[in-house]
Amino acid sequence: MRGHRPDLKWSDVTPKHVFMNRRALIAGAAGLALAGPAMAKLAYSRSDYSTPDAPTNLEDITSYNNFYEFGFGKGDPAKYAGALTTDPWSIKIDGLVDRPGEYGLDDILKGVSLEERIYRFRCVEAWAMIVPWIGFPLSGLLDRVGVQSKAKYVAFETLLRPSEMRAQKTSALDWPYREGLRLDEARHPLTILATGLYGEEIPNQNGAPIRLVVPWKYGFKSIKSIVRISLTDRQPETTWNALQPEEYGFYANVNPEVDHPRWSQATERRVGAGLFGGRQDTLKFNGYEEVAGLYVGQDLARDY
Ligand SMILES: Nc1nc2c(c(=O)[nH]1)N[C@H]1C(S)=C(S)[C@@H](COP(=O)(O)O)O[C@H]1N2
Ligand SMILES: [Mo]
Repeated sequence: MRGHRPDLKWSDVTPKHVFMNRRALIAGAAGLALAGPAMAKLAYSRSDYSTPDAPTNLEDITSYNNFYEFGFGKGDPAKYAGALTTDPWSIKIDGLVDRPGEYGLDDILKGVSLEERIYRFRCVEAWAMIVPWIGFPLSGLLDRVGVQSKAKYVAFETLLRPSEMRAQKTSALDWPYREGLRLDEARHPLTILATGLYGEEIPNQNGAPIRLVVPWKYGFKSIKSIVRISLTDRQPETTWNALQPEEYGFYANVNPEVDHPRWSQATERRVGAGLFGGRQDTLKFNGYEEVAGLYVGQDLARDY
């Protein structure tokens, strides 16, 4: 179980009791208890899609979070997300697919090759990090369930479990948290489902046990703790867009030229870079210009 063995999957190399104990540890210590001889690593391979930027510290990635199910404070998810039971876990895949069903996470991960994807990650609030995710392309999962030709969008839902997600007892958001992508965006090779980061299982506060990562879009599109994926022929309703349509669009592509109504998006702050080193220019599509072809003929100031 030591080192990286890309021929094995994490479900093969990680006995259940080990990662369950780990999850309990992660809960209390914001990821700091991850190290130790009993801690199995995920098996994954490197990927050409990674940025050469140095990753943000694990401590920053796991202690400065947005996960409103656990509160609005950046420190709330690290404090409270340990209450979330992430095993057993299943995802309902329904709508315009040939093989709809309730799929166990173990099933979903069977035969999947995990890759490390070191991605820039940009929140609409104008902070940014570099995160070494472990995950796999969403397109492979879509192929396995068989997307029907009428499908044009993919809708996602987070778990609804107020007994463990304490802020779901309030009406702060219209729970469950929902997001969506156009099918071509969902199928783009940069779009992944992440189950780990820094070579370990993903901590609860970052969206355990499985979350979406769409690196060219503002962070709110990257929905956490997913329990449902639906293929639809209409643009799905999404949480932030429904709440504040003038402020949060459906597309939400990172774009220095399109400001948020209440702040500029021209620059961003690197979390963990210190008070003086952190401000830098925002990159169009967060630097992932290879996605530009998805939006040919679209006015991105209108389709923000
Ligand atoms: N279910 C759910 N997913 C979510 C959120 C949330 O509040 N609930 N916040 C989003 C926002 S605004 C951001 S910036 C990212 C933050 O991910 P991180 O905490 O792993 O950095 O998660 C996104 N996914
Ligand atoms: Mo965000």
